[in-house]
Amino acid sequence: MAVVFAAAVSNPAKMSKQEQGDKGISRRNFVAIGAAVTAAGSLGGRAIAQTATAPVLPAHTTVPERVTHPLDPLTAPEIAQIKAAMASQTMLGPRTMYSWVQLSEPHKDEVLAWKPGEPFRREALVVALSPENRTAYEMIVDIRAHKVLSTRNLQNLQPFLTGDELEKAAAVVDASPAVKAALEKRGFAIGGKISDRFFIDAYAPGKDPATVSGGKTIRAARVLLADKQGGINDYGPYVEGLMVLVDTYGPSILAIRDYPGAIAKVPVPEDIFSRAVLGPEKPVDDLVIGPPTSSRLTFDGNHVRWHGWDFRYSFNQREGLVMHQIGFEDEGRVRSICYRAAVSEMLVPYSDPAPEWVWREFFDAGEYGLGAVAVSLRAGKELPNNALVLDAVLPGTSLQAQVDPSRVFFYERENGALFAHVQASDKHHIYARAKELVVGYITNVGNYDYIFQWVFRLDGSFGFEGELQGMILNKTVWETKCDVCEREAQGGPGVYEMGGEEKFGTLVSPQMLGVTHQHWINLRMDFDIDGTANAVEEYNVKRLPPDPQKNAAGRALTVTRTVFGKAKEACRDLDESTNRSWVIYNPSKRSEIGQFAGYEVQGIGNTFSSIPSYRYGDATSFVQRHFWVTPYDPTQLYAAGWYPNQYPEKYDDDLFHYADDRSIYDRDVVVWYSLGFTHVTRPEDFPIMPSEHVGVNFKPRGFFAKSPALGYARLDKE
Ligand SMILES: [Cu+2]
Repeated sequence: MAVVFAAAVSNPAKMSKQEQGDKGISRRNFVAIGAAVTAAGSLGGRAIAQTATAPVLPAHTTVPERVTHPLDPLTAPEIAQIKAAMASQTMLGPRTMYSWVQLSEPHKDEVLAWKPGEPFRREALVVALSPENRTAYEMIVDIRAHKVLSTRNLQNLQPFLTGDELEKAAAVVDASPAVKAALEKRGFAIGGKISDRFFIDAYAPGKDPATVSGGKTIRAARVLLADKQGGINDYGPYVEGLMVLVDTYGPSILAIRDYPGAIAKVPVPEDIFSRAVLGPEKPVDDLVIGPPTSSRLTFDGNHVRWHGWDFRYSFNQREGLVMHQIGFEDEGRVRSICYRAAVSEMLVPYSDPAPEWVWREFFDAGEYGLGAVAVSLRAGKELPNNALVLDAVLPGTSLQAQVDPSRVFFYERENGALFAHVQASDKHHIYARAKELVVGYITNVGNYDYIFQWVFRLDGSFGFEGELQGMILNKTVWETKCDVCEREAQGGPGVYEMGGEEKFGTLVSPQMLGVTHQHWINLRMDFDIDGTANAVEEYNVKRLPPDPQKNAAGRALTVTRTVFGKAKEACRDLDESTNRSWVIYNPSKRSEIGQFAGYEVQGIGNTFSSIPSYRYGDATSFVQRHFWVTPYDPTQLYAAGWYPNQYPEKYDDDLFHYADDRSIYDRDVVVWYSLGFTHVTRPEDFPIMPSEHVGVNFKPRGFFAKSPALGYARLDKE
């Protein structure tokens, strides 16, 4: 949630194009990755010998500089062209910061009509912050013409915070005598600078009256302080109750909020970089995870193929990894499944209503940019040793092209049996192992790290997985022992409520309360099953009433199928009591047996929304329903809209407002899936939590005449 002042913002791993030298700009067409890569581990900058049987990717893993497809992400030369176009924008002064720059994708009709070799449009979205004018501008730029096509003053809307702004906000706090005095009043001894002892942790501000003046939103950051207690880990015990609101355009302090709060009187064992805290290192053998990533994975620029799967990918500041034009090769042609899929927004609401916690509803994509705060991952370390890790090019705050190394990973893994059957009578065997392709990235939103990955399978199904990692956000409290546990120990069987300082969290260490919270991830998935005209139906399984003749055992099940007409009818929740699922299908594409070609959305666990129904209609609404369907609209890309950071009172750019009266039957539809996890923290989540897994599956239902998995079956006889 928080964005790190020094470590994450000024990423030491970031290298300029110049620093990268000639480390590969072009990439050969349709290169494949072979066993040699696996053995070598990380590909970083080393030449890898090719073999005749298993051609490998060249040493360079950066994105190509040449654009060959309308959905290719911005290249370094294009970013330079965009910067040149900014010269004509006289409203942008020398202090301008570029918050958000990415490809403005051409309209879907244009992309679908485009054929290789034909010309195509290249436009960019540019969101520039002007400290001089105290406003932000959203521009569309014709990249090749170096021309700004349109400009909009964003007025009260605030784009996500840049690393520079968070850094400046922290610097202002570091230099503040008033903040120093507030710390000293709490008994902290500060010899030199505040930052000598404390981690200065800058966040998007959330709601606070100091950030609004005369109806105008003041672009702001909220700064907290954590006592590092002499350790390496930034996330030591927070100075509870002390918060500083900073005007990032100043930069200057807007307000200091100073509520009473506990102070850690004991050394807190939070330093995850200390062996003294972690305990002695335990031996573990290298785990060989699955087969080497094989030559079945091929790349042509950003176009990827693997075992029938066919898709493109890109990487941008807002969403991180975007999957484009996911299709599957069936009987010699690629059939479309999903035009575009990405994490559209996140929401991490904390449950503690105390004034120093109540503002914490973090929109991680709209406040920080999931791609902007992504970090590098390494094969053989955070990733399995067979992973291929590719770089991304993103614009920096000054609109300089930066190579962000090792952002997107690809690896194959084994996931149990695809089939296994032995015929007992004559020992005939049919079998296959389930191989999967995993494509993802990691975003580092302060204390939390999220691995988001798409998983493609041999049976034509695919899925999305989130791995929640990192450190829980702790509240410093006075209690050193679990109070409700003591009451239970005294009282025995009965019902107990959490109380006192532990009402909204779990005591995970003396004076450390892991505050209860939720993580919500919204996926926007523009399904195009065999074309754009699709429909959506809901499946509910129900038990029929017992009947001596018609339902003698009482467990007869039947399925009710509800075809949605309008978007507002399709805002739905999972329901385990009816095994609820949803199918996106093409009403005009039916198989020989009459089945519609479709893909089914199957939840793998989910949770209820902690945001109550009276708030249905504000920017957080997307977490109030698990499943949504809207008609395709190229401007509706993010579940909480384009600018949820400091969203103003009257804000209607969000999924609640997108899901209106419009038809979603036999139309180009977009599915939005909200995936939640309620985190009642455990002592074992401290000081660093073992990964939590969440996900959703998309399975062909009637899409194939028969499962594409069948061809992978192997047959033999004992
Ligand atoms: Cu959590």
